[in-house]
Amino acid sequence: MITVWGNADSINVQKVLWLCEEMAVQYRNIDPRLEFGAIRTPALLAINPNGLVPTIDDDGFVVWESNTIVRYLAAKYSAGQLWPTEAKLRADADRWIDWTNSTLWPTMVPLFRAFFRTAESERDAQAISIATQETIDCLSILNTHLGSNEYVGGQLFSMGDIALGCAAWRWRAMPLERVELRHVDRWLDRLEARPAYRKVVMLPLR
Ligand SMILES: N[C@@H](CCC(=O)N[C@@H](CS)C(=O)NCC(=O)O)C(=O)O
Repeated sequence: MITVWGNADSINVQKVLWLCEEMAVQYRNIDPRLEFGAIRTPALLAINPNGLVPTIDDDGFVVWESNTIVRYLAAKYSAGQLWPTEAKLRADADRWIDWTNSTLWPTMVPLFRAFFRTAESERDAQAISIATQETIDCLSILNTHLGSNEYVGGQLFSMGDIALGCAAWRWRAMPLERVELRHVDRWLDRLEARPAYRKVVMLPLR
């Protein structure tokens, strides 16, 4: 049995929950905030010295860091499908996981903080405008890639879509001026057609 520690509205936790749903594995989700009133509980710190979620326990094997968890679970439970076994196909999926972390998400964090962590009267319109443009610049790279690929790792849905799809939902759901990113929009429409994505990722942002 897989235990996933983490609050279901966290982007990093959602990657793991969405993957578990896609793979139809048995898992349980413990939200330390709901169950114990805080995330950094002694029980969580005992298995993850960072005191962060997601953290998983897969039959006694503990893993933390959301993207490592995604790779580990996909390799163990979905090799040949969500975790491509062919090295080049796997690199095609993998690169977008790392790109989300290193490139896209850092450009989106200021937007997320502005809209969901800052009172409207205190928002910095110029900072929002700069971060919006930087995010559009990043997404344009993805848009070009998706012009000739159904999914980020190629023609099939894979673990690469999991990390990126969680960030992209936040882009879609944020109250921003829209620019046309036709291929990104069509890819997001494809993700939205997946019951697991609707169930786990498409939640109101907080
Ligand atoms: N790099 C880590 C980041 C984990 C992280 O920052 N988790 C946040 C939730 S998204 C957390 O546990 N916050 C609780 C806290 O800071 O007390 C990952 O990808 O798993």
